[in-house]
Amino acid sequence: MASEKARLKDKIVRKAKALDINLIGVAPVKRWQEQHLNDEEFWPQNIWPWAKNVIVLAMQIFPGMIETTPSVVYSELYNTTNRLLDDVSYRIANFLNEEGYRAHFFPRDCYGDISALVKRPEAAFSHVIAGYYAGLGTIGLNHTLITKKYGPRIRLVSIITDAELPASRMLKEDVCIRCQACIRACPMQAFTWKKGEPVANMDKHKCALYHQQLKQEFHYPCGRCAAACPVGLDKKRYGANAISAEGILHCRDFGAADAGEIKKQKGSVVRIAGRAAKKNFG
Ligand code: B12
Ligand code: SF4
Ligand code: SF4
Repeated sequence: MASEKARLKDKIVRKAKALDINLIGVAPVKRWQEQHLNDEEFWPQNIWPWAKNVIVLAMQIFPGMIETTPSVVYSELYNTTNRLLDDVSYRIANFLNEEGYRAHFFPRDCYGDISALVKRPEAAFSHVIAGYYAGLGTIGLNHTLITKKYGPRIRLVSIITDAELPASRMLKEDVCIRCQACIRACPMQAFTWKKGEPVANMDKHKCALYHQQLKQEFHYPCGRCAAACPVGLDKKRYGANAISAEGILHCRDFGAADAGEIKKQKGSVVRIAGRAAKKNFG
């Protein structure tokens, strides 16, 4: 039985890697009860009573693109990873069904429009919590899942299944180094943190409202709190040169809602593109 479980997990891991997944882990549903980080209504076993395991997948976000945020470049990357994550998780769930198990994916986001998050900023199932229980990383001061390889620069999706699978080990050590770079990087000052608190207090409404504005300007989403995090082998690989200061502004300008207003000033870098960018970074 043990080797059957391991064989199935191995097949899933190989399939996921062949489909360009960067990180994968398995969280037994009992961890939601043991760790109790969110309300019972969000636990997979309470939503899908047959669920035994949650397989969590992550794809990386490239530093040279996220560092331009808020920009059309990052917006496009966001759409690409969203599409890929939903496709890959559909395929793996489909494979498990063909093998005779119950399985489906929970889409990488699952909200109709940002206006819904302005009213209530949560989804029916949290991939951050699932990723933590699946050993992909730990929850950082900025509420995102921080991984050793990519810091918070990942996007996540989950597959819920009744297949018996070997559990992944949760990380013992905190990956977040409490440097507060995320807090300083937030253009909305959405975070406040007192030393000793496990996560910062976050004004999610402020963040969601800002996203509503960015969406109109084709600069959606923000993610500066993820771009600024120094954790991750990706940051070490690129160093400070993932993109130049001029390049950031250049990429922010083209394709944005008020791209026509851009003016280059003699002797200085291009000023700014969208209204939000102008207000917060100008
Ligand atoms: C609603 C939502 C938002 C809202 C609210 C964000 C939030 N933090 O809840 C808004 C619009 C503000 C938002 C913004 C962003 N989002 Co968003 N968002 C979601 C969504 C759809 C649901 C999240 C949810 O239900 N949150 C409610 C609870 C679970 O939130 P929580 O703040 O994390 O609270 C938990 C922790 O604080 C923790 N906690 C509390 N105390 C303690 C103590 C300890 C010891 C520990 C360990 C933990 C802990 O437990 C809490 C649960 O009760 C998910 C997709 C999904 N379905 O999961 C994406 C998701 C969370 N977003 C994501 C991203 C990337 C972003 C942005 C960076 C924008 C972007 N795309 O570039 C910003 C970052 C904001 C931030 N710093 O959190 C990614 C996160 C990836 C990652 N590395 O973690 C997700 C998972 C999407 C995805 N599929 O990848 N988002
Ligand atoms: S996504 Fe932007 S506005 Fe929201 S918390 Fe992160 S840095 Fe602040
Ligand atoms: S920027 Fe620093 S404090 Fe914020 S999540 Fe990353 S490591 Fe933690």
